[in-house]
Amino acid sequence: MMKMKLVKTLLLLLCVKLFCYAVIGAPQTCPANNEDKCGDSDEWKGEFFPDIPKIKYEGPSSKNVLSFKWYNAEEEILGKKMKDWLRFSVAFWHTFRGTGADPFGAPTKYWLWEDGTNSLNMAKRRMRANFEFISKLGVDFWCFHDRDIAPDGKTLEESNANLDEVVALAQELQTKAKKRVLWGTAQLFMHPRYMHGAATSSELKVYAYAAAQVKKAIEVTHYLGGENYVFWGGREGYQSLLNTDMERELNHLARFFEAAVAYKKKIGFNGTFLIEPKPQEPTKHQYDWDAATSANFLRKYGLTGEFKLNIECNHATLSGHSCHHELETARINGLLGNIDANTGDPQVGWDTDQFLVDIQEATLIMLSVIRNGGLAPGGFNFDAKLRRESTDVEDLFIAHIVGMDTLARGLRNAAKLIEDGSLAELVRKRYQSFDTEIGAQIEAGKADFELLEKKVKEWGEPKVASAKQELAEMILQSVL
Ligand SMILES: [Mn+2]
Repeated sequence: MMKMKLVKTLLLLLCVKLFCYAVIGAPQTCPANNEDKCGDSDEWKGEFFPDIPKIKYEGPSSKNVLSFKWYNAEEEILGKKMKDWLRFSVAFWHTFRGTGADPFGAPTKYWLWEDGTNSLNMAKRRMRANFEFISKLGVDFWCFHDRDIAPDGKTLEESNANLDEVVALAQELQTKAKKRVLWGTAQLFMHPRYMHGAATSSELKVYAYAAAQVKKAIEVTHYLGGENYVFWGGREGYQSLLNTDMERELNHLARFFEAAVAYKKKIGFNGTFLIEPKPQEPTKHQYDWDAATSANFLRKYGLTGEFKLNIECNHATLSGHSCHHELETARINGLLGNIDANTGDPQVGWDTDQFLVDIQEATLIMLSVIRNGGLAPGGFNFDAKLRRESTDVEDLFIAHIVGMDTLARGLRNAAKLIEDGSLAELVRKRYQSFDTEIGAQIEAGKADFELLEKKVKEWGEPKVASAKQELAEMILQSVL
């Protein structure tokens, strides 16, 4: 009896497996039970999100989950429209390639238009879904990785041809929908060839392959009118210093960036190049550890004028800093270019890429953005994904709505803080001893040690004022 059951189970498993192969191997792409919606190959009859209306601003008292409570695109805050402060972007990879799979479990999300393949037709249909999504959400921008919008081919030529085909459709759809590319990037971490890194690989032919892939990714970003281009080095780093020539790898990385700058100028791409710091994961130690490390790298190799930084909040906390710290470090170095709007979990030590819902954190983020005079040509990219357990199509909208509302609320709060002025006054007062003749001499680099010693003898023991931290926290609380 037990044996029969086992045989039956094995047969069933075999059937399931065969079914999977049949689906993966199928050239035509149409999900089971949705044949009537597919039309010709990549087409889709009707809407991808038929139950979702265009999302509108309804104000804080609205109970409609599919509405904005705080984000009112056209409303002016501190002399600029909310949509121009925030410049929101949907990340194609999380929203349209995220399956809910994790290292322990299978995909949990089965969107209606997906057929389980990575075919070219499927890629194109997905692109159509992307533009319906961002149009209904009321976002102006989108971001992509080359390999997420188009399937990898067997050769570079085949991969490039796949990309060209999808990008041609994307161009047509974004023109019609009046949407723009915030940034493009090359996926240099998933393919096994990049296991030792891309620009920092120990293999010359891999370095060359990465160069060819980035060349193409810059070309298509330029073709789509992208306003920035991002370098995230998930595999650029080391697992062990025992087998690594760190100095040589960093030199290679700099040469790679120089060549990218030269190519960008050659083809007339005016978008900003952005480096996205992250301390580790997947690599044990990544070279673009945090904003300060990246700034130092750019200075050492004379690349400061050619790059800015894309600060991701979850990466900030992984490097042991707050997002606010990373934004301020980038800003005071003239390097704040873009924000990947997400957050981690305080109890989890890895990159969870959650939608940012903390109003206090959003207020501090927006304080940096306002001090920076905005982010343009950068913006806020939602590098964030639904939790594995959130599986309804409407969750894709709800997640973005709450992410947008949180930052919009942060903007309103930060504006209140600035208009109130008492926090700025607290900070001004803390440093007022430098608003003196000697202070000016120190800040101008004109006060030598002998002069200062003479002054100490004249003044005696200094009286030190309170830092007023709790008062500063009270002021912040008053605008939340
Ligand atoms: Mn992340």
